Amino acid sequence: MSVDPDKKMDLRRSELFDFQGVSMTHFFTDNWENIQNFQARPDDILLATYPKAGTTWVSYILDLLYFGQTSQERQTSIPIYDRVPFLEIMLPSMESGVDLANNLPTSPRLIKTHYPVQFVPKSFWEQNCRMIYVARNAKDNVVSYFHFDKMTLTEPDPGDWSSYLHRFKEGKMVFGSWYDHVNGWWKKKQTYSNLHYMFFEDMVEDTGREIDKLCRFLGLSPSVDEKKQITGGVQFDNMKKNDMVNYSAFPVMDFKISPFMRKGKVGDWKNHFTVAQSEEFDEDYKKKMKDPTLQFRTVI
Ligand code: PPS
Repeated sequence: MSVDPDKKMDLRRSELFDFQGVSMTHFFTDNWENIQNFQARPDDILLATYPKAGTTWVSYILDLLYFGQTSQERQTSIPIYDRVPFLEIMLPSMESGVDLANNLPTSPRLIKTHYPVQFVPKSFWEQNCRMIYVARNAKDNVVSYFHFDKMTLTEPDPGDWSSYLHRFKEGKMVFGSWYDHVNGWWKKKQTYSNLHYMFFEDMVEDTGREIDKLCRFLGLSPSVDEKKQITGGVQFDNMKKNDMVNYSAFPVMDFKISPFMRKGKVGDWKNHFTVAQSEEFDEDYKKKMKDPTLQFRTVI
């Protein structure tokens, strides 16, 4: 995502609006026609997540699995958001996600989206592309999103924590309701077999095991050495130091407010929720999360 120096970046915070029943900002809807007309290829891999669920982590794992052995230069000079384009993004002065994806020279193409399942361009389904969905428990997800919205200057103003939490429960977040997102993708799994649904908490618990499952889904069999290298490279501390994956060069983020690679933990919500907030959240959660087959862990 190279920045065009002739165009000035507009760093005003965006406003949420209702887009086909989902709260969105214009950065992710402006290119709607081109996104919907995107021509997927059968070997494209679509990585879908609600924001802050572990997208970058799994993007990097996928990139290393497919291209880690091929080019050292890729690993040291191309930021992860250029290797795994964010399909729907359209920021001023940057190449759109669609253009970046169309210009990817490698195959398979690894493509990221935060769209709810009903917004995915139809060619991905028609081509029966492999899709990977990563989900994270709601409490840690909202905490991570709060810090991200503070440091990402194009996001809507997050306000204070308590009003942010309220908005999260109402689904008034960019990319809409967490509850609808995780459930929508989970339901899709019942009818679309080329979808691998993963959990952030499982990744923290045992990254190697989850990489093995991912490899089985993708039909990959990395050598023992390669797997060791990947598992090590994608550890939180290593990713945090790695300027190609820690977003340190991404123009719209203010790292003085918060780093992108912030904590990488399960259970950080306990440092943010009051007891009353947690109880109210749990009550509301029970009403919204009716499917007993979709279970999240808020501690491991
Ligand atoms: S984004 O902006 O939607 O693409 O963000 P995303 O990459 O989905 O999520 C960022 C959160 O994932 C954490 N992260 C990790 N945790 C553990 N291990 C590794 N390797 C790792 N890589 C990224 C990152 O720190 C953000 O979570 P928080 O809780 O804010 O730290």
